[in-house]
Amino acid sequence: AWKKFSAKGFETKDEFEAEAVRHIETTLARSLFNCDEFAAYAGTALAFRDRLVIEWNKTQQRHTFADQKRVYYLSLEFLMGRALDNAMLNVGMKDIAKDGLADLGFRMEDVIAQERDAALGNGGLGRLAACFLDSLATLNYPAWGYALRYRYGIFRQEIVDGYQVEVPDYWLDFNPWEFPRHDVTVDVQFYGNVRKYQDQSGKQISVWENGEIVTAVAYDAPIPGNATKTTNNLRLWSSKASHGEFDFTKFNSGEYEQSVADQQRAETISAVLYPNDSLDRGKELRLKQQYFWCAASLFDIVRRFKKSKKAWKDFPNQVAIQLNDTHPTLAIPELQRILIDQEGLEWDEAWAIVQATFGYTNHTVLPEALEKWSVPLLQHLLPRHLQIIYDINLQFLQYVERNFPKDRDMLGRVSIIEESQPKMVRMAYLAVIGSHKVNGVAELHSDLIKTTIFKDFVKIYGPDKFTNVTNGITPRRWLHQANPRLSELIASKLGGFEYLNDLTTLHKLEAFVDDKEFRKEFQEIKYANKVRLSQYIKEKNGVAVNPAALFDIQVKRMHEYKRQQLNIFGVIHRYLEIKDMTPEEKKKVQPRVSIFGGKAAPGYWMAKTVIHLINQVGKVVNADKDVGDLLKVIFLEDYNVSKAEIIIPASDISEHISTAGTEASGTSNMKFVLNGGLIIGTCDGANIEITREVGEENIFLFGNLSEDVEDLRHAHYYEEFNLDPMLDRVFTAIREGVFGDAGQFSALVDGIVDHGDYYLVSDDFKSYVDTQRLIDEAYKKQDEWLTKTITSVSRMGFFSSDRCIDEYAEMIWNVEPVKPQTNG
Ligand code: 26Y
Repeated sequence: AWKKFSAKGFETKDEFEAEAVRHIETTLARSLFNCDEFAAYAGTALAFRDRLVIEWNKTQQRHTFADQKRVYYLSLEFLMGRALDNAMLNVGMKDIAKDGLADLGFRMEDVIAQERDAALGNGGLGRLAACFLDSLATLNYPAWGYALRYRYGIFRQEIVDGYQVEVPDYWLDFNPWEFPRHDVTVDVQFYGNVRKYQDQSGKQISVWENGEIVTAVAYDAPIPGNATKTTNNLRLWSSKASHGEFDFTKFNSGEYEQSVADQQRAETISAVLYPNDSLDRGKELRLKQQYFWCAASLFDIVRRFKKSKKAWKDFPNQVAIQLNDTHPTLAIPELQRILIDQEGLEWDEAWAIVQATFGYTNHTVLPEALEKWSVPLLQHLLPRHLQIIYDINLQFLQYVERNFPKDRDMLGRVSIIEESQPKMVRMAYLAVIGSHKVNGVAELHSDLIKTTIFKDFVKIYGPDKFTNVTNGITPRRWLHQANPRLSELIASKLGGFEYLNDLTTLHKLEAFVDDKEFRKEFQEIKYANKVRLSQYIKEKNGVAVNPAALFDIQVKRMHEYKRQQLNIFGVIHRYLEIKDMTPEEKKKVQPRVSIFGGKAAPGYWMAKTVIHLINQVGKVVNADKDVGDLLKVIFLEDYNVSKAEIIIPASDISEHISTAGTEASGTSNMKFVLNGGLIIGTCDGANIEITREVGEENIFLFGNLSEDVEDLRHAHYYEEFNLDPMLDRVFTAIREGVFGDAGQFSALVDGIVDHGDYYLVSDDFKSYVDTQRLIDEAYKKQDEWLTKTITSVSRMGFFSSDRCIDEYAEMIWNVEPVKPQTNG
């Protein structure tokens, strides 16, 4: 499907070499005599970039000319990872480049590895946004992403003496994928005051004035679709001092230091990605980031709309804006402000446009992750927006009062303003009220939001405002790029690579489940991926692991609700069992490598304690001669997108073991199964739908169900607590200092024994250990295991982000693709 394009640039190996060398010598001004791997990367990237840019420009022209509704995906996070391999896949000349690089003395793999990850996100939400961009372009939707151009992405994690240490990620030293648009700027206002007056006709006019201005500068990155010429745009805003801010009078009057300080303060807005992915800390700078980004993006969207000279009522027919969680919720009062204060629309007319424009995706029900901003802070930073929020609330509450006159408590419950000290603005409620659709990210999660956090809103608006779009992943990156041999094997059976763009056709693979030759190759590929990860582990951790062992992997952000502690307690239990065994008993043990990876938010002390415990357990277990190859425990430093591409294809079992009802969806669960691994998981998030697709016999589910969580939590407080004896034994070992100073881990243990075990680790421990035992036995029957993995892969078609984007387009955005004329 991906044939080469006819655009200018290179067509042959020699032409590629000439282009790469030209870039190295001229664009980089480097001599070929010191052409290292990095220069080879730069030359290759620039050669491919030239080709992308041509299609990018054409696509933007085509979309303007087509004059159809566009999608704007507002996300504070885009966890893009590396771009070169994806660019080569989508331009379609990777083999030519590979030969060309070989001529120059380089291996493609090493060259690709020179690129730094674009890590502008924390975890699942940010990676989902990146998968969505890939699918939007691949499916030819006219769509833009909007975000911030952080100078520092998510921190780099180093493990020092078993502890997480955060190191800044300055990733912009060399970034060939971004194009600064110094001519595309927006002035964004903060602070100031609101002046009200009546014009000649008696109309109330509000003027927001005397504020501080910061300028947003656009940086664009091309997003190529796969097997199509469509190349969409990701626009990142960078903050800089406006000319007013960088005060030349100060400068000239000798206050040079002050004027530079002002400039730096402006640049601080887009300086750093906040590394929290759940606890909302209500920092002023974070609110500034959110408004800066919303204001710049909306100005840009409105500017583009106004060029079409259409009537305002057509705005929602031309523009769909999707809010990735509540982070961009200020876009709602901002659009209302533009329409009434600047464009002179009446409130009701403007509000109808706002509601028809926005859709809101919720990613969590955890109360501590729901954003709230204090009224005094908003009053100070965005006085006009606060007034508009109050007006939105007033209209809304009047509507509720009319429709539910008997429910007296309802008004207080659904008010956007929480009557606390200080008062708080509930961003999720504002997002629900200002959007025409609200969606969760997996079936269970979408049901849960309707019965918990948004229960009253279902009564108010009816159930149709709420919907589900189960998450998906792009098979281009998460199968073809991460696991090229498996992708090729599948293509050889399915008659080409077209399945990557219609993943439902994967089901045809099931016909080969008994094909001897196919099974052998499938198994060999998994083994080779495990060998590759083993080499990586040897290099990074200095531990030799046996690639024939069962690889058990849990990689994701460190969180109490995700329960890495349950996993490591299970590992300790396994270790203690092995220590008790006779040599005869040991022979029956299924060897296992337990692999962990993930970052903890820098201020999340409990999550950091779990990292420390995992590393301490690894230190003890990996050095224990009684254990040998039967158990190894590895913590992989600095888990990120490019490392995920190595880690995920190497799993036999991956762990998705959140307390039921806490993980909205999960997306790595999908990636692992698509790459021929099985899951141990709770009945939570997308695990439930994965089970429905692959069949109960092909997944290892355990633990309590979400409907029982409330009662179980209650029981911890009001009933006698009997600690499971196996877990008790694990705690005893920890307390005795088997894994180092016990004091370090006391909070972890006490949280379960004395403080209510909020995440129900003790309730699920036995079920978890029993299920791990089943897995050991199942893995020993390699033939049956292989059947399970092949069957599962062939049933994963539903989880492509292409399906997901088509659902958004149809149910929420009402947008159609714009097909390029030919895909020759
Ligand atoms: C408010 C701020 C502190 C904040 C920042 C980032 C809050 C949340 C986040 C990120 C949340 C996140 O990554 N959520 C994950 O979204 C995935 C995509 O929908 C889900 O698969 C996953 O279950 C959910 O935890």
